[in-house]
Amino acid sequence: MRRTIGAVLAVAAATIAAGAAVLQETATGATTTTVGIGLHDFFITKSVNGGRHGTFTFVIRNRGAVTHNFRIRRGTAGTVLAKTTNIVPGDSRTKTLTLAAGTYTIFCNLHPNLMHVKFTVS
Ligand SMILES: [Cu+2]
Repeated sequence: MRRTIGAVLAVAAATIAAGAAVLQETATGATTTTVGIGLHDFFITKSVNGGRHGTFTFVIRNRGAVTHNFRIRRGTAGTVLAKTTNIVPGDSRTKTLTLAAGTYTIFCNLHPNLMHVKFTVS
């Protein structure tokens, strides 16, 4: 039995380490979520597929061998809500913004046809 509890704790720790950390929740249901974004040659990875509406902190790292950047827009053609300057390989940026419920697109505008992923806020 002790072994089972240890396994459950290990899973919980792994979940937190994956970057799906919901830090707080307000009376309106808004939350604060940290999202890890990896920029690769030429695709984007995300630590979570989305989250509850509220504040999102995107921790963006260029894990590729060429320069990339980060953009997020509502839908697939909406106004860009946040962007970074170009990020050289190995470098990082952090962007924090408030997102309402909806579907968003995270993309790199240096390689927009290859590097775009959906992000869903509920
Ligand atoms: Cu790129």
